Amino acid sequence: MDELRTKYIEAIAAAADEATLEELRVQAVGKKGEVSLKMRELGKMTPEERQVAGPALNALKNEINSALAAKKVALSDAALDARLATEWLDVTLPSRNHRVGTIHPISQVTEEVTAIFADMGFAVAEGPQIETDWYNFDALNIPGHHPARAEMDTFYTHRAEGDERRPHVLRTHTSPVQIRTMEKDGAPIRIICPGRVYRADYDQTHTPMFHQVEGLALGKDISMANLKWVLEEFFSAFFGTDVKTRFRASHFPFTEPSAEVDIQCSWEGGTVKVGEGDDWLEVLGSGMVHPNVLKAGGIDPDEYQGFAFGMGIDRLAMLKYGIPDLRAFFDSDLRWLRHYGFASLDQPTLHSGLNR
Ligand code: 2NM
Repeated sequence: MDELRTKYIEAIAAAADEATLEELRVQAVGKKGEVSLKMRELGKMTPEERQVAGPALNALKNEINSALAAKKVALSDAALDARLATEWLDVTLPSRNHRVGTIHPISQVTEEVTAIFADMGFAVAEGPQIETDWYNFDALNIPGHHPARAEMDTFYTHRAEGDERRPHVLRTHTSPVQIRTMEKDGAPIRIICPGRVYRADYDQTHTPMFHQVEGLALGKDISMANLKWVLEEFFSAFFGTDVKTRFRASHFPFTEPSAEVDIQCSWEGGTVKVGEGDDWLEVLGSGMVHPNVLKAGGIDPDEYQGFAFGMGIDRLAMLKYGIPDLRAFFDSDLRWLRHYGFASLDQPTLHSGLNR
């Protein structure tokens, strides 16, 4: 019995894993284990012998079972210690460097323009970039023979073979959004419509996709004088300095009367500066909304009138932030984006320096 004890207690102490422990358990105290076989021999003993050997064998069996249980706990503790020693993480380390994206100048300027007009009570309206020719042209009093409709300027979609309906167009201005808003909300209206527009034109100063913001204010007594105040207020807030404007008589199908608006600037050393000097820069078209356009939007021109205007966001961005080449806006060149882009948390508000 002492031999058995020594053999198993030492083997259990030396076991390196749970599988070995299980083998030892079967060998010692399993159904056909050495200790169990010894217990079966108890039957052949005299009562006196059995009285000594019985409790001793039981004690040995208990001792081996306890040693097995204790070793099992020790092994799993050791395994946990080993994992804890290798699988640790220093949560106080600084994080890896990662590249942070920037806000595109067009997004930035759109936000700036929106903040300024919002302060004057204008809401933002949006609409589809693929339009029917009714919303893009007819509703805006642009007749079928008008040059703006020519294949050259407008991107037309294709209808399926045999489908005789007129093709959709990529909107050439955001005015369709204003017609849709007139239909949906009725007068009075005070909105701006920023967004992408498309014209088949590509050279130094034109890209086939560009960005516009148009404005519309309709009411019972809205006049050209209100238009002038709103625009001067806008340009001064946008450029951060008093900006004089010059209205020149012009012609658009959707407004009557119509005016092109120049802003005061200087040309020195090949760069423009807005809000100083005695040169002028054309930046905007505007006028009093034509009665036919109001009618197309379901508004009674005998009851309501108002002004509308449109300007290019891309050009505004170039002017304000000194960006020389329009086409670079849409090249997705990361070096350009990092240079001209804005920090994502640097969003414009009227109290973050976007004022006079
Ligand atoms: C311009 C110039 C003048 C304009 C007109 C309208 C509408 F839909 F209300 F009639 N929206 N925008 C407008 C007027 C746009 O862009 C150079």
